[in-house]
Amino acid sequence: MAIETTLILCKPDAVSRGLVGDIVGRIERRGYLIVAMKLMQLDGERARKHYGEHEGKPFFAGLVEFITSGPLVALAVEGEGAVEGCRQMIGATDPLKAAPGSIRADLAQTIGRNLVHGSDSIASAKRELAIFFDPSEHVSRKHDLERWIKE
Ligand code: IDP
Ligand code: MG
Repeated sequence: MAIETTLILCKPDAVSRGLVGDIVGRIERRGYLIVAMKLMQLDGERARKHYGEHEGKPFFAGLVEFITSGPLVALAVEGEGAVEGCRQMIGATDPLKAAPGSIRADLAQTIGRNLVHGSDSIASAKRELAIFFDPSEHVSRKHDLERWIKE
């Protein structure tokens, strides 16, 4: 493993339901480091780019409509194996299949309102982070990394 950076989105349902603090708190308590974070509303173009891999699927239009429907909170999250670790914390796409204790199992009911996005690979993380953040918006947490992460 290595120190990785992943993109996490608290989707509009999470913001609307007031669950951002809970979700961000779980990420922080796991020890992952937030290196960028912002509240923003996506336009259609950026949403279609972010979810490009799903273009053509029956749920694509609804997904773009939903992700652009209100503000979301985007985070760049850093830590040892952070891509896989965050996916574990988020849980399976369908909340009914998500592991107990995961965000989706604890807080969500349906696949179309599953609260959180997390990049699914290092390559996706790189691509997706560039859609949401300028490199200059990433803040160094090197000092915290050295203090809190040890093999
Ligand atoms: P992921 O978010 O767990 O990575 P993906 O398969 O990448 O899941 O799908 C992206 C998002 O699209 C999901 O989080 C979910 O909100 C939505 N989605 C995926 N499959 C369906 C579906 O079958 N019906 C409705 N929405 C879906
Ligand atoms: Mg995905």
